[in-house]
Amino acid sequence: MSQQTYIMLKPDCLKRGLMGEVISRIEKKGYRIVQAQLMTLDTPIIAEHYAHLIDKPFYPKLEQFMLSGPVFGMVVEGEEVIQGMRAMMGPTNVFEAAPGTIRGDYATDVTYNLIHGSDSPETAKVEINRFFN
Ligand code: DAT
Ligand code: MG
Repeated sequence: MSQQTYIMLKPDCLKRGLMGEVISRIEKKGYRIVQAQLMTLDTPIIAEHYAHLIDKPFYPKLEQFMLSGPVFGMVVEGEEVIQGMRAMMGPTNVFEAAPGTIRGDYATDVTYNLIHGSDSPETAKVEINRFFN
């Protein structure tokens, strides 16, 4: 089934010049980028986006990181793209991320893990609305 997902290239991805690399993987897979925007997040939108983590001890570090530079948000479309993008990203814990995944190939720290992707159809809808209105 064709779906849309919200993908966000995080500040470390932009700072390290890896945007092209990651976008190239998305394109080569066969997914379509149907909306895109470079943006700088503020504290409230980060709190909304990471509401499920706000009580975690690592939240302040995560917030600082997400404030540290612009991000590149995209709506990506394709067959089963939500699960497909999660698979291409690799797991949250970069130490478990296999080579060949984006996090497995380019990240060595759980905080600085390059990319966000919606984790379910419900989340995708909410996140696309949040960042593209
Ligand atoms: P994902 O980004 O894989 O969907 P998530 O939604 O659980 O993972 O967490 C959002 C971000 O928060 C994640 O990309 C990095 C950070 N994070 C999650 N768990 C963490 C942990 N145990 N220590 C440090 N940062 C963490
Ligand atoms: Mg998540």
